[in-house]
Amino acid sequence: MDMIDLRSDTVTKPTSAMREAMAKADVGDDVYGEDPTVNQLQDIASELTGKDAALYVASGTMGNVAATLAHTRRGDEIICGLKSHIYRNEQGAMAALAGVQARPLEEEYDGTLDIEKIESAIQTSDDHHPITRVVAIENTHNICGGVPISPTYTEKLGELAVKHGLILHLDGARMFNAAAALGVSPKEIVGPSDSVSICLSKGLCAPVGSVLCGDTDFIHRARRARKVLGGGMRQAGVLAAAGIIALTEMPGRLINDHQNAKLLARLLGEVPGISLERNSASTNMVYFNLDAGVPNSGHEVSDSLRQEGVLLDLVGPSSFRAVTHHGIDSEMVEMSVHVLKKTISI
Ligand code: TLP
Repeated sequence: MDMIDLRSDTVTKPTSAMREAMAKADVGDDVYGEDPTVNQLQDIASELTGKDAALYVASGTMGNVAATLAHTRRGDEIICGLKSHIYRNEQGAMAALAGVQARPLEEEYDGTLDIEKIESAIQTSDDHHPITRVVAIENTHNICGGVPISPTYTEKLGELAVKHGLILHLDGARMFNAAAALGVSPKEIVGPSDSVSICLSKGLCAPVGSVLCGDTDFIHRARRARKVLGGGMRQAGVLAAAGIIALTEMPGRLINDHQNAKLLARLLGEVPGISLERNSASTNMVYFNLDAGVPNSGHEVSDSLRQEGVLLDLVGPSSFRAVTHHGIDSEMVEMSVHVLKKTISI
């Protein structure tokens, strides 16, 4: 049975153009900096983000961890969102690997961190206190509904960062979704951020990898961090070839995913027993809950749907995330809602 896999946009497979480019890729040893395809990918990424340099890394997690290692010293503090990937979904890497502690702040409804709350969380200069070194945001913000954050907010945050000598890191795993949804350029999404990590292997469909962008010194340090994390790959051009297509040809298609997410949210909104979470379908994600009147647990619903060929991401006892992507069309969206309706009929 062909599954309708709405668990994540990470399930996307490389396109035929990507597979062809991968087969033909010109390669070299990237630990020596000699892989022409990796170098080309990095040049494209730095151009797109308006940064001096870029580094191809194995994953979004590696991008954030390498950025943390490159920006901080042991004992530093990072201000970040309570629901951010860097805080919740990376096994506490900032503490475990960088010796840095998080100062998590609850996000506002729109995925931003309140500027005044950030300002009051910055440690004062005192021998007792850790040094607040970095403020990290996420755009789009996954757990806040895949919500895109406006360049106006990021500009304001940049001013705060400059005022207090903080480094601004952007987890831009899905920053091309943000750019598409807001109708702005990737450079505007990056704005004053000192570093940005972009995933190639989500809605952009590359099989592997992310690019971390920033100034030359930062990328030099991040490159060392990547090596100690075991991410110094050799003939990585075979993978980077797909990444080049991801960055140059795939951003234009993300709007289709957003339209399908809107369709999904509209249809789900008509199903008795389901309530949509805030910000649903602002890009390619729809978060929703089963109402108290639904007799089945989230696990039961998830299992029944799987048997009918629909996969959803179970994110809480009765909460789900559905993510639209290249492998999902409007018919699949309609089919998945039809199956869900049957499963939870109350
Ligand atoms: N997100 C995955 C899961 O890890 C939750 C998903 O299915 O959404 N930043 C953000 C904002 C992410 O959503 C993710 C992956 C990452 C970083 C990490 O990327 P990878 O999986 O490449 O390490």
